[in-house]
Amino acid sequence: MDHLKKKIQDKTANITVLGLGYVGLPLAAIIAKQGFHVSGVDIKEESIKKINKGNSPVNEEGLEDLLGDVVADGRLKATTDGVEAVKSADIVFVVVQTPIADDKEPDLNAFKIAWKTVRSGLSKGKLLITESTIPPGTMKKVVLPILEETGLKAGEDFYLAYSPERAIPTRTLIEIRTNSRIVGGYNVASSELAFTMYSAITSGEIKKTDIETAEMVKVIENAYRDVNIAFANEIALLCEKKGIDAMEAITLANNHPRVDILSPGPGVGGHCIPKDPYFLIHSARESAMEIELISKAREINESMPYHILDIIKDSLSRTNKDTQKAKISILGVAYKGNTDDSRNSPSEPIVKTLMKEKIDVISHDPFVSKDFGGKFSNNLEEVVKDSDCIVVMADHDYYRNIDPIQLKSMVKRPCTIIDGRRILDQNAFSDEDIHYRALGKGKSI
Ligand code: SAJ
Repeated sequence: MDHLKKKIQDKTANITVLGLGYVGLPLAAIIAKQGFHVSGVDIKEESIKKINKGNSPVNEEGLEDLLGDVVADGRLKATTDGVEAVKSADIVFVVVQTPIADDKEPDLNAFKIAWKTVRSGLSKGKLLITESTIPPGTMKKVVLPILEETGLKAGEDFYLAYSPERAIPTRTLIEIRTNSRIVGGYNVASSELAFTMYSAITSGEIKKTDIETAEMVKVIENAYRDVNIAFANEIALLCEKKGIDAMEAITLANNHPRVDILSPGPGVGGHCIPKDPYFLIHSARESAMEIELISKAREINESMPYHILDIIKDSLSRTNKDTQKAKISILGVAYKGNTDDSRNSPSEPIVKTLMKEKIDVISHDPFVSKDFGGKFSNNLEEVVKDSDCIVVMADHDYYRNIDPIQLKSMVKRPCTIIDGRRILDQNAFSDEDIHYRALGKGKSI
């Protein structure tokens, strides 16, 4: 252990990162920037080629420049040969996606494949860490059996730790470098080595715990956020009925020193928040328990895109538009503002439902290059021209800065503008035959 600890401290430890996605690639680049030699591994040949040219397949603020630096000075090299990269590593990070299947059950296939690659390259003395979000209990139930098929013993022949990533997309580089972290070790030596490794790349406080607690911490962090957002959404639905502005009520309530309500939105997307509560639900059921509050919060958040659909249809009928002849413009395919990630985007159920009902819908996004199989354009004018109803679904700064006069000159009056993110100025978007509606405000359905 001391030998490996010293190699970390003098940055001569060879690092391998399995999985070069929204978290793995920034992590690999940051570790390389700190002076380590890093092998980045991914199954996507396309990504490997781009990365080895210093280009980023992931759209994250500052990542392209950082990648260019570390690839140019030979500190980061990408490969598809995971086994070789594990064999040559002192420390291996597994940072692969862990989605849920259509039945909301955990899909750990990619995660297991990654660990089988680690198994094939495993030898004594390595430190193995994963940052992937997993159902509590997975490290002991799934990962350990795979690794110990080699005959090597965790905690003695190799070290094993879990440290959930907490970086928020659009701030990933800053947050990997500065966020506090939890490090859960299989044993004390594993915790200590993982602590030493993360101390080399982050200025944030690092708390040590055991593996099971660390697994639980990650999913409860995101489940908490999901419940908070669901609370805000339910308040928004109530305020619409009451003719109260939910954002005003929430902002004033948050003036209380111990109240911190998040913002209502048209749905909860991304690759984590919509998924992690189901990991908790799955893990609870393994212990014969139903977690009702968290399940209900998921139900509320998953219903929000359909509430926006109700507002769209109500708006068309209030402006006497024939739904079958109307043009609906969806602004925002990404799951939230200023990212190109459209995984679990709230726009998806809206677009797919309108398409199924043969309603003319076209989507726009300044970052994403395609939508969910419908009509799409990166040209805003093409999307809003002659539109009967415009729906702001992502809080991109690009939409905050839209010129109201130009937009209103292009639509087909009467036109409704539905502000799903409360980012437009109502006064600028309400005049002769332009109707502004906002989630959580004013007219009820
Ligand atoms: N949203 C709202 N209202 C809000 C905040 C968010 O409707 O007040 C929506 C967003 O529009 C988006 C979704 O929720 O559709 C999730 O976005 P987010 O910004 O809340 O979170 P993520 O998924 O981008 O990142 C989260 C973060 N988790 C927490 O803040 C507890 C991040 O720290 C995690 O690292 C990340 O999940 C992850 O990878 O687990």
